[in-house]
Amino acid sequence: VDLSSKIQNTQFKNLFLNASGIHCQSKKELEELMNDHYSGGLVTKSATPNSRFGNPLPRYHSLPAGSINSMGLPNEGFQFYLDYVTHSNIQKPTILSIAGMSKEEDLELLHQIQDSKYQGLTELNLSCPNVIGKPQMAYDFASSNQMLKEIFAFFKKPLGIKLPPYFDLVHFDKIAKILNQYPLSHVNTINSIGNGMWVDIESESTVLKPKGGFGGVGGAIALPTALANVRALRQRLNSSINIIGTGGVTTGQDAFAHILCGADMVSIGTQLYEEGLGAFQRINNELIEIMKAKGYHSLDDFRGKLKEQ
Ligand code: RRO
Repeated sequence: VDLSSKIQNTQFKNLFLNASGIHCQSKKELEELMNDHYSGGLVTKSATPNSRFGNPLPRYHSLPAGSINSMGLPNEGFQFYLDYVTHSNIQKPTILSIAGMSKEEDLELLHQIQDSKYQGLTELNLSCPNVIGKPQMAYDFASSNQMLKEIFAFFKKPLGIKLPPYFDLVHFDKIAKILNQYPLSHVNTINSIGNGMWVDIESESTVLKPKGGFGGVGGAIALPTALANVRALRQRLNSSINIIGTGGVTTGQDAFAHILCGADMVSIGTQLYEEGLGAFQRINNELIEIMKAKGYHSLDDFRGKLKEQ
């Protein structure tokens, strides 16, 4: 059974990635991911120009079937991640994630990548729900279009974008129409479901400190939303734009469902955080068992081939 997959011209030995933000902020975490035999590639924590501590704690909480977070973009700063993906001992393809605080910062970071010797994939995060006072850019269609226009006027390396979940079919039509105008390598869907709320009954309190308790929801409870976004975008985007399915993957079955909906790669967030890197080996094995039982040899045998009733 062959789990290899591609984003544009980048070949991955298997389709599994960490979700950005999970096990990819510090040098130690990145090294552990780089040396893990069961993830096909590595995504870095979304970087801002300067390092950030992020939001006050507590800022992550496990839920009965997922998680809620309001990390607030803690990261070591752009140069740290650019150095990591250009200078370290690279064992697998990398996706360098960036998230400036403004369009100007995003353009500046992309200029630096364009002028660097980095030849891997870049992903622009247009969907962080947790920076105090900043909206999720990809919910503003006109601004997203304008930004992509300015980016592709100079940026010639492979670039994808990280999208927030959409919930209305009209919104899928609108975002796809915009994205199809640009030579994107991929879209990564979904980021966490923004601005959820959880309540601790005993203390009658929010569980997160930042933003009055509002935070991005991920993990198993996000799976139906993630599958819908992968499916709806695969039905609308040019075939040259690959899709990274993110959201709610805890088992090989969940990964199989993402691939049926059209995912080229699958990333694992909450489950990786809760279970540790061993999640990659387990989910790989579970997916292989399903494929064997169904007589599938490669992902192309079933990718995007979801049947309708
Ligand atoms: O750091 C965060 O709070 C964060 C980011 Br940048 C993101 O894109 N998604 C998320 O759930 N948390």
